[in-house]
Amino acid sequence: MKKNVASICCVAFTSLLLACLCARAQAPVAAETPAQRDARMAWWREARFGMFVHWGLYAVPAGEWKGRTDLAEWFMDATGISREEYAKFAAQFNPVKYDPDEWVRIAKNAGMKYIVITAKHHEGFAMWDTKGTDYNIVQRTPYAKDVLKPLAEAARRAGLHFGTYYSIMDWHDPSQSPAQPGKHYNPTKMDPARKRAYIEEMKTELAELIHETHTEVLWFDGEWMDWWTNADGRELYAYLRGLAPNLIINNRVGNSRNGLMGMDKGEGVGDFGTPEQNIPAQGFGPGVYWETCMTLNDHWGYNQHDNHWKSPEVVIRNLVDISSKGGNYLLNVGPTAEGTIPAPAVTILGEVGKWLNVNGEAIYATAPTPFAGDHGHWEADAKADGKDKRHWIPRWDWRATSKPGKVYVHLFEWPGKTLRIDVGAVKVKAATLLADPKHAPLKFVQDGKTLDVQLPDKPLDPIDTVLVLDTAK
Ligand code: FHN
Repeated sequence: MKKNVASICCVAFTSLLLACLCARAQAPVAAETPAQRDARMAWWREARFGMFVHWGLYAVPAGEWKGRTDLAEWFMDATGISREEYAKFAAQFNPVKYDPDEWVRIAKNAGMKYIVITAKHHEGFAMWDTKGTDYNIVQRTPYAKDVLKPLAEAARRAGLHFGTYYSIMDWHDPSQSPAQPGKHYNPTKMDPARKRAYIEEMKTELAELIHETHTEVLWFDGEWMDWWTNADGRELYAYLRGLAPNLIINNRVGNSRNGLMGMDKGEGVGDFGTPEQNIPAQGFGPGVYWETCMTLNDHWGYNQHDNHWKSPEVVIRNLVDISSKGGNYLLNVGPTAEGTIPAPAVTILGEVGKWLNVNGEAIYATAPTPFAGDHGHWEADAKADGKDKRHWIPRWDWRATSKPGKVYVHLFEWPGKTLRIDVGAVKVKAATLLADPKHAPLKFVQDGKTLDVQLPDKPLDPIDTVLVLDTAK
């Protein structure tokens, strides 16, 4: 009898303990108010500009294989190489030139405020010493050291934030296999008998990233397979926020994003949307967080042949365009297998940093444009079938960002001596040029919503000269 009572008490206690742990795991999610969420997102919202890093075994072939030169982080799927053959690249991965402080210097010099690095991409290779799998940098490479924690510590020494990318889809894990005949790896299908164990392996690995690197952002990807559901994403999101209440998690933790447009189709999961290789036509209004991620050339992972680099002008104007719509810009570098960031990328990012050194006030911690129509307008397409369509006509002469009491007008095209813009209900008290060290006042006339500003003959910066309007309360 006594034994029964004892065992009943034990079961009851265990159930109570599990209930408390589950409740704790759900607590940060259920209880967070919009104001608390905005506070949690504050550093990320104000940062505006981050470095994405795609680094893994795919850096070893560096884009080449059996005559092909178009490869990168999708090497396995593009070539159909076997898992065993691909895993041999690990024996050649020895980034002896890896210097995390140098990578952080490059990011900081570019004006970037956070770094997000691939901890595990679709290839399934872990870039840290994880207990989740022995397919990792410490156990399988001659380098035999974790690269994530040193980067996290270097970032924090320099005042930058640190985040990690994690692919839910894993082309190396035995739980998964190609979902479609003839397809090499993507998308995977999950062995139903192994799904729970794989999710527990992911939780082990993600908990390590949280506890060992103190990652502040978890950037999920590879979520598009049928076997990964929004419910799975909700459970994982709650678990992770239970471990780290201030963690910021993107919307790819669930499975309801609108493809590369990146925003949720419906009731999504996660803290921010993830447009990829594109900038939305307009913003999404207050409280909707989003970040455009983009390559600097045409590949995420290192490709030795890819010299199609975006110019500093394109990068700066993308950053301004995104900021004027209330988004963040996560711009990618693909380091070599030796551990260096390609020189052209360093040069371009250095030029971007020079512009931000002078004009960063008009980007960091800004709010979107207060004006309407400065991004472009919709034009109707009267269709014969009567189903009128409309298409967006972007404008590219200027953008605007704002802060309380200020509007920053980013002039891409120099309008000559007079700038006329429709400022709507904004009342202008003063006008200066941000790059003018003397901040000499500019003459202006405002007649209702029409503002005319007298400008110097030439722009102070050929890419973007920022006009600062001090506005009446
Ligand atoms: O398949 C990945 C790709 O390799 C890269 O990581 C991008 C950037 O986030 N995301 C996926 C493609 O949408």
